[in-house]
Amino acid sequence: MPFLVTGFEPFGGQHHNPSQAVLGLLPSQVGSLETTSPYGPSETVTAILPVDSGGVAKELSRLYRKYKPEAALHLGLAEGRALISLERLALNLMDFSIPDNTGVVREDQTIVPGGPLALGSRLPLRRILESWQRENIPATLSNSAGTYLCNQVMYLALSSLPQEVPVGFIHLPPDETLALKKTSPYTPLAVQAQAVRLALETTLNYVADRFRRTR
Ligand code: PCA
Repeated sequence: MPFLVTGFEPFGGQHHNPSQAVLGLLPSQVGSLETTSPYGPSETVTAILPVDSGGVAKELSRLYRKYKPEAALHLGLAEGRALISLERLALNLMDFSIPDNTGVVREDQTIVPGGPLALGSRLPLRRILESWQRENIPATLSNSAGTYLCNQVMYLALSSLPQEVPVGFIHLPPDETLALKKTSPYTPLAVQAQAVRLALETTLNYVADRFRRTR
């Protein structure tokens, strides 16, 4: 079963989204490099999600049905942030400060009516942070994925994939392409790709450890 990694198309009048661009720099397999796991390598499959609040749930469930992922890592751009942010929580709330790409603006709306107010990431957060620190990748744990599409996808992912599937979200900062257009702090896309690869490797090892413990 593959690892699913998604990014988003550009939004908010931008021409580029690092979460989309980074997908092309990821290895087609994780677990075959320096951290080879006894569990065996996993194939990575990638997909680009639309910034379409009304359509994204359908696209996610299509991907989950198609790939039945062993783990799902969703990525998006956080324009105002300087660091790669590993999200801890998704809120059951949509409150947009800009329209989505179909012109929809949602205010004070729940994502899953009757669902819990917040859901926690199912990625091995501390282990991932440590793997980044070892490689000197500037990153942080974040307690808010916002109230826009990224948070919506994180919440939908956590509420729809089986409980045992590791699922989580990483917000990426601007990369060099965005920083050239509008001066802002950025992290080079190659470093972002390295961070995503390490998050995948770490998650694979975590799944492998869990598998060994339950045997
Ligand atoms: N970032 C937005 C949605 C799409 C993206 O890449 C967000 O942070 O919600």
